[in-house]
Amino acid sequence: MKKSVLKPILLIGVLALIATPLFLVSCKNDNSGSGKGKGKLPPVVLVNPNIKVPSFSQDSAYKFIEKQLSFGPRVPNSAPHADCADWLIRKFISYGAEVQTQPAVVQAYDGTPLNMQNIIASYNPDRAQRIMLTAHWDTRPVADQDVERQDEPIPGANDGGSGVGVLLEIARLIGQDSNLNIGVDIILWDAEDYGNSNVPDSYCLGSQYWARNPHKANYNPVYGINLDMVGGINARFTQEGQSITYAPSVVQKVWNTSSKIGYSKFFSTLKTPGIIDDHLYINQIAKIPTIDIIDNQPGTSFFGQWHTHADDIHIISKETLKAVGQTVLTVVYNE
Ligand code: AHN
Ligand code: ZN
Repeated sequence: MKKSVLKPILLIGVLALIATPLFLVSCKNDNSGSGKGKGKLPPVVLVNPNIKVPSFSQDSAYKFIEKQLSFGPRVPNSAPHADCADWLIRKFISYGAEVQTQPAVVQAYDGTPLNMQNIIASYNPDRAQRIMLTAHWDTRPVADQDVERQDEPIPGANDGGSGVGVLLEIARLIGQDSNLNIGVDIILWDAEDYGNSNVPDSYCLGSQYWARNPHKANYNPVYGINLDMVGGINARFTQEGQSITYAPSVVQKVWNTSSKIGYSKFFSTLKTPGIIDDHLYINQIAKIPTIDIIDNQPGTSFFGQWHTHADDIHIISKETLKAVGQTVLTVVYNE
């Protein structure tokens, strides 16, 4: 096994964004973040037709997934993992973000010390009003849902690659747009998928670490949106239980926005049981109301190729990437 270098680095990228709020109208009917009415979905929020939202490129997001796959499985303590982290950091810097990494060693359920790093890319870093967009960038070390080679790592195109692909494309777009009026923090979690379902809290080690050690004192974004498995063919994003409990107005806002711009085929209003994912720890420990946009197809565990070797580029749908990316961008620009 290659020993991964662990450099406690703090990279400050070129801050290319000079905030010039020209005519952005802000949508003031937001009641997200309040603990009020837990579990209930509040009234709808309208998408403002006067706000210019950049067009999300599905081809670009798809290429970002291909690039991640080219490193190999991004399993903590491996060379592909370290190489991919370097690429991600450089990419965010090239898109004008202020970038910080949060390196740590965390212990896996089996005692393995994992060299991990969360990657934080900030836009308009001095703006008080902020939104957090997140996804995990590591991939699962085992294919435990497969019928063969169960002890080998998976490619992680959808589970890992897709959320990062969508967020990189969002970074590319907002990094070249001086009309963005709010602060956006894109955070990529490490060590999400090294867990064992029989061991409590063994998934989501990067987000748990961050929730106890935020990258910034008094960090207080209005809300967060976590993306997990957002690129699969025939994806269906249901309204997940923990998201409804902790951030009902954000669920309402995102699902309503997707419907307004024509993506209700992907965003189902079906309510499904809560799951353990990065958003749960952000809600429970960091107390930031955060939803999970996660594929939950009927009759499967999440999606058909979940935690198998078949989670590769062939199951990625550009249409799905577009639906998620354009919806999240529209939500961000309507704040
Ligand atoms: C559980 O399997 C309990 N939660 C899903 C977390 C996950 C795994 N997300 C991606 N891979
Ligand atoms: Zn997984």
